[in-house]
Amino acid sequence: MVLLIESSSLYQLFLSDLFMRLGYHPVSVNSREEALQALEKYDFRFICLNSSADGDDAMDFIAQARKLTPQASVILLTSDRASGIRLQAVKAGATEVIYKSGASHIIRRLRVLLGGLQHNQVLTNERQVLYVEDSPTQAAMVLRILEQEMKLRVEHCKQAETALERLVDQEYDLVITDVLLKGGASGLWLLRQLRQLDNDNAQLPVLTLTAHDDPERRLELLRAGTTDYVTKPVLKEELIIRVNNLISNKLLMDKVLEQQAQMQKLALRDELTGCYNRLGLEELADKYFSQATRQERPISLAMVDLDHFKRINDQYGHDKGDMILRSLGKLLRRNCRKSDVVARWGGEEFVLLLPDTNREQGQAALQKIRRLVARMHSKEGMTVTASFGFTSIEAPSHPQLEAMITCADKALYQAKSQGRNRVVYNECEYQNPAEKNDQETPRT
Ligand code: GH3
Ligand code: MG
Ligand code: MG
Ligand code: MG
Repeated sequence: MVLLIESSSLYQLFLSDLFMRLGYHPVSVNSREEALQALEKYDFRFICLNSSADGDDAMDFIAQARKLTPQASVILLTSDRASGIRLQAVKAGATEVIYKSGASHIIRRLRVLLGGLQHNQVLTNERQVLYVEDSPTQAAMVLRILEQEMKLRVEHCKQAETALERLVDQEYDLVITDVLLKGGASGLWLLRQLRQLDNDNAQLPVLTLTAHDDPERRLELLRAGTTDYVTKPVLKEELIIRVNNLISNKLLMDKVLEQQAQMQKLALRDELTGCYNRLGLEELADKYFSQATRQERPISLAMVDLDHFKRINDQYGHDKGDMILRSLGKLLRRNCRKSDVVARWGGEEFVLLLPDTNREQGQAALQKIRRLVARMHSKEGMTVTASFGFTSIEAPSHPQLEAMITCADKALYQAKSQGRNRVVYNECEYQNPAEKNDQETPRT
């Protein structure tokens, strides 16, 4: 709900229409007295007021409104460009000051502001807090603020041990814990245990509630990894602001981590085909080779190259060529096992790394894929074929990516010279570095 305090009926209409379009339910009042009455009765997310010439009154009102609804955002619309206004308003507790320099400016500013806050608001409803407190009276007060005023979902535990159990397998966005807990472990213990968990909860923001305001205790809490603390008795406004800050930082952090993961994924993938790129292949190869070594399993590697692709590009155009590369990438991924690595080596060349696959199995799998490639665009009257060069190692003793690629490449060359559209195998002349040394050093 948005509270609109506006004496001009034209502006009132304009603003309420705007808020409605942004998905809010506006309540309009004509005077500040009415506004204060409304604030006593209802919970508002936004308070939007217009300051005309009575600058000072507006500041008083903002301060009063803030006291009544600390969780709401206060937006001041003003036509007064004096620089002092913004500062005064912010000091009084305004969230944002918008100059009335035209309808489109106001719309833009409100959209940005509400867009951002609305996002937070929506998410606040889904935010899950774990609250640890042994005292029933203290808990009742804090729960009322968190659940009713801040609309958070709260799980309340009376003991640190129970809280830790929950943190092992449940997701939260914030932990609030009392430091002194009767009968069992303390909040400080919980904090230390939490930071050592091997799940994402280890990085959770933690707000500690402490009865001691001495610097030693505060340092102890900070060293143990508390993100923030509130000293008792808990002030409602302070708790709201700190909890809000911690949760919005957590959301921001989640977003950053998600973007990082996304970027990492992109860096290992080829943009055109969505297959792994060289870097992706190298990253995964390490893991696959050490698995094959440890489990003494075979591994195969194939080099795939489209036949006469230059001609296809010349005949149908580069865009069609790109399209064929994309469909080849898809075909390879679809027809390989989940554990196989399909990478674009460059141009029209792909590498398939096939763990747990020996020569016979590799031959069969690649022949099947070769036939599918030849059928890929036959309906459109295009002849697209590929040549395959491949090699296998029974049980690699160490990573052999480079050696296998060289070897598969030789096989590919043979496939091309033998007429293309075929699979050729080439024995991998790989050697264990130790064996190699043995041979190179003549025995005396
Ligand atoms: P071969 O059967 O001997 O492999 O003949 P080829 O024409 O496929 O071989 P060549 O290596 O001479 O040419 C490869 C061609 O692949 C040249 C280039 O135009 C095309 N190519 C490489 N990368 C891309 C790409 O990203 N998109 C498109 N459309 N074509 C590409
Ligand atoms: Mg206590
Ligand atoms: Mg080529
Ligand atoms: Mg080619």
